[in-house]
Amino acid sequence: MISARKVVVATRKLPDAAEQVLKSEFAARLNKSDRAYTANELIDLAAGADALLVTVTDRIDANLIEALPSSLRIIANFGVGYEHIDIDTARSRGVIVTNTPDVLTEATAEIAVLLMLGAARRAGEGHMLVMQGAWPGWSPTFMMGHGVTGKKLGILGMGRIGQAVAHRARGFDMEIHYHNRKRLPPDREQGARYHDSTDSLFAVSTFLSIHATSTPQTKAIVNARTIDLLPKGAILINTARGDLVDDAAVIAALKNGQLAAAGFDVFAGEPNPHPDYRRAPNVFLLPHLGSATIETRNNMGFLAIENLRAFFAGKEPPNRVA
Ligand code: 8YV
Repeated sequence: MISARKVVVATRKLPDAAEQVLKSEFAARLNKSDRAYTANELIDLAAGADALLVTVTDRIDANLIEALPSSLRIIANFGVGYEHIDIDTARSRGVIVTNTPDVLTEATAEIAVLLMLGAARRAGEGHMLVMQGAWPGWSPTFMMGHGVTGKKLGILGMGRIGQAVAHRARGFDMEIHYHNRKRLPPDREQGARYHDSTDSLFAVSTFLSIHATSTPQTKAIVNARTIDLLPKGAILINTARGDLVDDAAVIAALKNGQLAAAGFDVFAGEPNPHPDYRRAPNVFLLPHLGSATIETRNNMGFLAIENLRAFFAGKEPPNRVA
């Protein structure tokens, strides 16, 4: 007997290749316009559905999960970070949650390196000058930035992406330091120096790159007190989540020189970052592009679908987080 196809609601428009696979295997409810749904719209769309395929722009909180129909058994996140999903409520309701690790590691590490170079070498300011026809011409002291080569790089959160950033930073002869919940084995450390506290890591980090997950414990882990621990003129990079930094403290430190520059791809309140970033000259900012390559976004889609496929085949989904 051929069983009815499972109904999957995709909350945003996915790359074409992923939508094709989704349509071929499931009764897919696709979002053609790509407008983010409100909670009520999503609850309506979930009527009679078996699965949700969600993104970072959806707030899958306790109220929403509780309002989902009992047919809905799995929420597949398109992305590695899943702080926007109330995992505890999902667990208590017996709803499975999956994510898409690994496939976006390299793309995100590339963006971290881009931000590090862009912030240190003042790429944003330089680009604006050329684009605005405001380049006054070469001079020996024009737009001097900071070198990256040989400097100390602190990595806060040495998971897959942190390790991929360390690997690339070794190409710039950077000295790698890190803090992680657990110390890595030597073959993964590759000579990186472990710090058993964030304070100890911050104290040596001329460059500090954030790769930790967003949790109540990591919220505003970069704040006025911890920024003061950094060497004067440090450069802060964030490709993880915006709520790990206290924006007002970062902006104050950019103004008083405690931070020489910041390179951010993620922000609290996306897509409307703290307005003072727009007035800060020494920032290099991107609109959450960490995983935004064609191959990576396709692979994120395929992996989210693989999790659904496994679950509905009665197997353990490969990337289950709850
Ligand atoms: C994704 C990300 O674009 O995977 C993550 O955690 O931050 C991004 O790479 C986003 O999550 C899509 O849902």
